[in-house]
Amino acid sequence: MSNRKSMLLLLVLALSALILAACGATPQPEPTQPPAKPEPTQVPAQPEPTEAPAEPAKVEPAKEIVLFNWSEYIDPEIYTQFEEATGIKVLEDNFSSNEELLAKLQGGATGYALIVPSDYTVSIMMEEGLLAKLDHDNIPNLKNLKEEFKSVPYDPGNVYCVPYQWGTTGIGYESSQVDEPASWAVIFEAKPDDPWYGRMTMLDDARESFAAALVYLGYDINTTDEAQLQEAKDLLIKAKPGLAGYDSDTFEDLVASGENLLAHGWNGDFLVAQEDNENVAYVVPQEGGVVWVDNICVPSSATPEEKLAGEMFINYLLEAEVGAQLSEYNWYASPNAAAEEFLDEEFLSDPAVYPPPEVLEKLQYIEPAGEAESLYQRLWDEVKSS
Ligand code: SPD
Repeated sequence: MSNRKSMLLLLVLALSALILAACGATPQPEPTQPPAKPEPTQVPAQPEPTEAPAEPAKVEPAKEIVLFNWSEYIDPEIYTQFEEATGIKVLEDNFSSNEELLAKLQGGATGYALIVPSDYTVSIMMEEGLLAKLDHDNIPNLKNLKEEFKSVPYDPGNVYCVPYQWGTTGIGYESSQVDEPASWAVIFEAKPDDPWYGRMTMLDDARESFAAALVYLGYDINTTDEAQLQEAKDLLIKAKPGLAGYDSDTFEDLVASGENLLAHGWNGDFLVAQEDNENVAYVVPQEGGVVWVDNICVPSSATPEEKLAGEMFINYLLEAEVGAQLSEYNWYASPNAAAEEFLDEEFLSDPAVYPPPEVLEKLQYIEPAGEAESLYQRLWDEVKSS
């Protein structure tokens, strides 16, 4: 599918979900015959009520919870503020890729009240029963979400998750030493005499790195065609001698320090790195890149106490000012409409944060690969071990 078609499909899906939500129901098949009436039976004698039925036990929120998140993806002040407001302490553990998060939950990890998977991983987790349904009564601030984030195609109606931040994947570079990379060719066709040869990294992330190679080759980033994936694998292997390594945690710092000159990575991380080096810049190359939405969800392994405290934390993040604080810290776009009033004009008009239409139309979402997921992983292992 072309980029434009893929974006259009998402828009159509989002719109249909909105329309269905507006109608209040999913379409039901026409009944072919009226349901059979139950035969009248004798009404059993009712025992005399002796006492009122017992109230279901009231759940108290856990006093301490763990958020399993990407690294450096939340202002630690938010934890302090939340603890002051509720008495609940939030601890943090980190992962570096959706695949790492997924493997941890599939392996039966417990102790996490909250996790932050990206769009396509939400779909996989829903299918595998790894997510708990959210109790919307505990998250009244859901009303603050922008309309398009209330009905994301992978989780219409925010049944399981709440959008956390959204962003893009492209190339960050040291602009005083390297011209703006127009094409992914800077990585895939790098020559030993290019100043950035040996001074660049790619994300340590199977789907993201395959997406970069596939988009450069002109293929759909969600292809399951084995020949196209083999071609992308060969391209990734060909690029390896020019790489300093695969890195999803410090890629932006290595560009800011001047150790590396460019990196494949996520927009917000590079924009935060501008605080250390104003020459760090970010671009989506002309062939296109990935657009993604990260989401905060409760895993089905959470206890009722963890789940309630987790929902209270989600509700806190959705406060207008806290939503703005989150995006200001991360330099990622906010799905929270109410937060915009508290965000600077400089932030809201930054095209590296909110891509203009001509960039948006070149972006694609990663989708679950279904049965080809293991093929992606096998080919990625071959790239890493080659
Ligand atoms: N430093 C936090 C970065 C979070 C990036 N998540 C993006 C995942 C897209 N596949």
